[in-house]
Amino acid sequence: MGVLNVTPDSFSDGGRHIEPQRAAAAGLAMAAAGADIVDVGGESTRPGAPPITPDEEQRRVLPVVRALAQAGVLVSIDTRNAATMAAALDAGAAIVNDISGLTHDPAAAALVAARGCPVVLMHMRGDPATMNARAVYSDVAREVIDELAARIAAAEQAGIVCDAIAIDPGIGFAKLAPHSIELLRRLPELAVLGRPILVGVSRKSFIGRIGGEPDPQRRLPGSLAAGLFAVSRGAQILRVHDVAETVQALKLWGVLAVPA
Ligand code: HH2
Repeated sequence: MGVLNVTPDSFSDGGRHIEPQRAAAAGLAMAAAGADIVDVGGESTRPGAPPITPDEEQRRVLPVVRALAQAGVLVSIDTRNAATMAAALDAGAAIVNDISGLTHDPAAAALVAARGCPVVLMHMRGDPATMNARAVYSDVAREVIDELAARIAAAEQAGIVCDAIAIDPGIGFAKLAPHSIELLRRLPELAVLGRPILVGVSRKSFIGRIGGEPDPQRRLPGSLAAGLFAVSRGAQILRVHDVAETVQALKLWGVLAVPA
């Protein structure tokens, strides 16, 4: 899954894709480089990011979603807002990716159920403004599993079929670096939920902290290492900024990582 942030302020690539034509070109390049899905988002969710209105979010993402979908790209819409989900699905998006696990907008679960589209339920606590204060766990893997199980149950209660759901531990969302690391090490435990696992480690702050790289755009080596590790522990979808590089790394890992 390639990351396409149509935002002025994303932590990793803010401002690079704010112009719709350039954003669409970047998304097409990701697909050509081997991304199976391009994840289009219009709101930065970095810690402390100010929320934007759904109208502004749609103004940013819809032309890009439309252009990519028309070109045959499988598009997911990265949003917490039901109105943006609906508009993006109308514009050709096929998947909803909600960092709030369908908790932010009370209308979101029913909307996804009615549309019958696949959805990614990510684990987070609070919202981007408050999440860091809520990164308090006695057993992070156990608590994330329990809280994701509750999100799956709520989604099914709203009429979303189990087969349409993928889960995501939410690396960096209400997680300090030690939490993110423990979650990746214990990723196989999430298999108990019986759903495909998506992981987003690309350029995140724990990579900067451990790798000694303050600039998010210079965190590719650590992102590749963490991404391959996540795949080795059961991640089926990697959300990445650097598609061509990740595809190359996965090809090598796929050839080499056969049992000796
Ligand atoms: N991470 C980000 C945004 N959306 N969605 C899922 N499912 N999983 C993630 O780990 C995830 C996500 C944050 O990364 P990015 O989009 O690069 O930054 P920003 O939120 O500042 O736009």
